[in-house]
Amino acid sequence: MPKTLLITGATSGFGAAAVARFAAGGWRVVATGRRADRLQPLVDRFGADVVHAAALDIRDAEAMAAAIAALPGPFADIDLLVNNAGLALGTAPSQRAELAQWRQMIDTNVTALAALTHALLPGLIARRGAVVNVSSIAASYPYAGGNVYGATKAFVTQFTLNLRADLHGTGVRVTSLEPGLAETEFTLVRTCGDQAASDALYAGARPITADDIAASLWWIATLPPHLNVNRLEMMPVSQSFAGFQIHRDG
Ligand code: NDP
Ligand code: 8X3
Repeated sequence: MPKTLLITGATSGFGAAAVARFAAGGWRVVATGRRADRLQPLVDRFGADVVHAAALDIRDAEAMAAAIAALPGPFADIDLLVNNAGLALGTAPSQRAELAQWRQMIDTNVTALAALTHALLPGLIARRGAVVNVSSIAASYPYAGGNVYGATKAFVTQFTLNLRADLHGTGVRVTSLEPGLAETEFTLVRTCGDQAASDALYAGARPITADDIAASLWWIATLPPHLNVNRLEMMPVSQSFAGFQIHRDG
């Protein structure tokens, strides 16, 4: 009996790569995201009996509930929830940031993630399933311009660890996956479409790829059932830590 993954943010980057990895591995996949035209090729490639597309905005609680209620029989029993959809918007310091962008990050990265998890937990407990939440190194390491994005990811990490405590004894596995620099559409979104800025960030850095993350998700999901990866922090070798900044008078 194939297992079933529900992954958010399947229209690009980590999510699209994960759909391919799990479909190739024999799982059924419920793939979600706003861009339906990015989901249909996944259905076409792997077949409608392997990939079910649910085009929706995860901030829309009613649409999410309707999509879950409408899952076709073979896709209805979710074994693994990967909360991957998310975004950073802007790199300005807080004092120059746009409040609307802060709200969008909180609504997407925090509120929608918590709501979807809440909706699927009863079934995940019944099936001794698993949850992987895609956090970030930004959860642990502050940087100028990271403000609300980093704070949303700190929520994701702490929520994940608290979930693990609550799910003690249920057999449900819970993981916070915390990648560093990874080349996807992430920077294009963050910069509102500045391809040159995105290219410049990744140039020569040999960043993490979406396939690297898909392989990590696959590894986490297919470990023997007595093992739980609590947190997995990953960076490309080209990335490490910098020192504190010091402002001097005069
Ligand atoms: P991408 O921009 O390539 O993918 C983001 C995905 O999130 C898209 O599929 C997008 O789908 C989806 N998404 C965003 N907002 C919504 C929404 N309101 N409703 C539904 N889906 C939404 O970036 P990544 O693959 O890099 O990002 C995936 C996750 O990884 C994010 O949570 C990100 O914060 C995190 N991350 C990324 C890192 C990086 O350096 N790239 C490093 C660490 C963590 P659509 O636009 O079609 O709705
Ligand atoms: C993405 C990694 O360092 O750009 O979550 O915030 S970073």
